[in-house]
Amino acid sequence: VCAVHSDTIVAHCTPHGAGALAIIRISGEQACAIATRISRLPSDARITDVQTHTIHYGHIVDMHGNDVDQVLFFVMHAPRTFTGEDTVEISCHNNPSIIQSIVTLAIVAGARLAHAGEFTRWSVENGKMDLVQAESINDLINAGTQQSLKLSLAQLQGSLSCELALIEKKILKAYALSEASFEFIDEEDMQFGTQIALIMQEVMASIERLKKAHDMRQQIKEGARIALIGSVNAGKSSLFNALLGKDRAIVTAIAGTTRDVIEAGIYRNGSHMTLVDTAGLRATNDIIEHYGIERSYQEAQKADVILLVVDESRRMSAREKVIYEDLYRMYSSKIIVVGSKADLPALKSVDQALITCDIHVSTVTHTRVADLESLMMAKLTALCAIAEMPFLINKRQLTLILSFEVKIQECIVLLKGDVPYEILSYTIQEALSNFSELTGKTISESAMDAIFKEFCVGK
Ligand SMILES: Nc1nc2c(ncn2[C@@H]2O[C@H](COP(=O)(O)OP(=O)(O)OP(=O)(O)O)[C@@H](O)[C@H]2O)c(=O)[nH]1
Ligand SMILES: [Mg+2]
Repeated sequence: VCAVHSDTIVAHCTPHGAGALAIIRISGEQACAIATRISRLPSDARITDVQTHTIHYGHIVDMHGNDVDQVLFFVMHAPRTFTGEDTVEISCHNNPSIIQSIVTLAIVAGARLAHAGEFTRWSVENGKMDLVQAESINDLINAGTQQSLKLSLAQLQGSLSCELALIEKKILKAYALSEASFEFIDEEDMQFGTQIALIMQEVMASIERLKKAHDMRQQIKEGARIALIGSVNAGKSSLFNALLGKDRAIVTAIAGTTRDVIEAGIYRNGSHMTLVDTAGLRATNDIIEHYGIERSYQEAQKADVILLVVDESRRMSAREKVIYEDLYRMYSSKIIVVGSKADLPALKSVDQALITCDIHVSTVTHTRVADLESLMMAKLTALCAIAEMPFLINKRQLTLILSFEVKIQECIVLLKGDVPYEILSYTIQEALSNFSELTGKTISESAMDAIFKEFCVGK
């Protein structure tokens, strides 16, 4: 292995805070030598002499020969390590001053402090993983839901890299065909154009899939947004409180009680969700209420699921009917129509019949609130299933996919006209170079810096 780094880095890798143990990682050419300088093993063994991939009990000692801590050394020689370089991981006791001392001792012994994400960066630079996999490590660390955890792990293991490799292969084939056409320029029946066009269609389909994966990412990572929308006094805040299990929003008989958006997090079936209560929709001259209502509409648009709350104990006005039907038309796929106040006699006016309730709940008798939760989960699962992806796409990746898409579209346009194959080849080449930035094979230094800055020190 040709190690590309001449220095050796050190960092505390585990989180700050309470806990029994911490891990300090030293990686680089001098890792074993540095660990030897700051350690004492039983029967005077030296870390530089022990076999690779073995664990050793011992002590960290300072320059005066005093014990700092009793630790375990995980000794791993290149190339079978995370960074691809010699690595010693020290499992010590989780005390800030012990950690500080060990890191300082390692620095005095010749290491330097790692930058944020530097271990992972080395891993990419040493060809242990590609950039897409490296990014998934950050996602894995920050995953908020079971689902995003699973996807980040799959991605680390290469699910997205595989998909991208397939696309790259196709583009390379298109390029080869385009180049070949120079040589067989007279052979009309080779139909290079048709073959290339077919490949480009396949690539476009893959791009669509990748784009969809980005939409899913937001929802899966940050948890779904569920907004309660409806007329004033419909019982939105009461339902919000009932789903939350506590009295968070103010409930009164006065129409227009809620003036602004109120959010609260709930955690169900391994998923985070954000429940959003909104101001009731009605015509108003009150400027504050007016802005509140505007936000309600914004929330309706932002939400992954809308609970459209209809007060069934009251007759709808013609104006309300228009509002409800408009919302229903616009967002039908993500709406659950909730009939509220089911404990009261229902006034099933003909006007209301255009929208049918999916469920009838009462927050006074607490009837069917649990069933509503199941409906919400089912709706979310259905929405997720539409885009069942083994991977997630982040913003950087999406930006590159979009510029890649532009190039592919250019190719498709070129193929329709009677353009020389040189221009086609050139455009395919451009598409390829766009694409390779995704996996980091030719990525620029500054783009690398930007990616790894998001990491924490120690990763
Ligand atoms: N009987 C009965 N009354 C309810 C129920 N849910 C809410 N209410 C009453 O309906 C009134 C309005 O409830 P809220 O939850 O404040 O309604 P809202 O939709 O948040 O109203 P705004 O914030 O003004 O838009 C209050 O007097 C509640 O006590 C219910 O299930 N049954
Ligand atoms: Mg309210």
